Amino acid sequence: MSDALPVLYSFRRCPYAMRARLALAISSEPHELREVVLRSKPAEMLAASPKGTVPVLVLPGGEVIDESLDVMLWALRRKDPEGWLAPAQGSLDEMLTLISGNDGAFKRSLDRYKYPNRYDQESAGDAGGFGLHHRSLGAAWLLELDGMLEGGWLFGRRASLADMALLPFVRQFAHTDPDWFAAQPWPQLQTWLAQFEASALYADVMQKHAPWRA
Ligand SMILES: N[C@@H](CCC(=O)N[C@@H](CS)C(=O)NCC(=O)O)C(=O)O
Repeated sequence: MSDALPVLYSFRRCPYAMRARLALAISSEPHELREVVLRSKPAEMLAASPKGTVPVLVLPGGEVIDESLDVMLWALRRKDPEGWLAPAQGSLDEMLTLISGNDGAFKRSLDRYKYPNRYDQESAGDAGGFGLHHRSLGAAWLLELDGMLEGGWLFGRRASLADMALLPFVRQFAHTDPDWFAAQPWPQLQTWLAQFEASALYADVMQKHAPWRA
């Protein structure tokens, strides 16, 4: 692939990398995708971004963007054909506030619900109860989102930056216990997630790639 393309270091199932790929895909921004194995990160990626998280976007001029939201904003500010930065209702600032709630408290509870055994110090020997506590905290947030989804999307009648930034995380939460998730009173949230997972855009960004090697 051409050296002149931006390079995206990505991991298929990482929700942060997914949101970056969604924005790059909708903006049709040409790039080279390099699938990473997280336990064996390429030296080229670490040289560009020593903090060692995906996604990392390296621009041809050498500029490095290593926060997923910044990758989304970079791509959409170049081309935003579906108006993700200008939602049908509300503003960019309101979307950014919602995204910070997702990336903060909700992500914290998602990790603890999904992997309760990784938090020995916090769970005081009751990983099961600890996980369920964090499931409840996450569920309270998801009920709020359900209330926002009257128009089908978080900020009105069409998809926006906020939907695409949050959906990969809600998907992870849903897949932790699909039967429980399906039994909850959040029909609009379920439809929102199901439509996303059935979309061509989702299929596009979830294509499998062999791990990249220099
Ligand atoms: N704030 C970062 C977080 C990215 C992040 O934590 N990515 C995870 C994977 S989902 C990661 O790379 N973790 C490092 C590792 O697992 O070694 C962003 O928004 O890009």
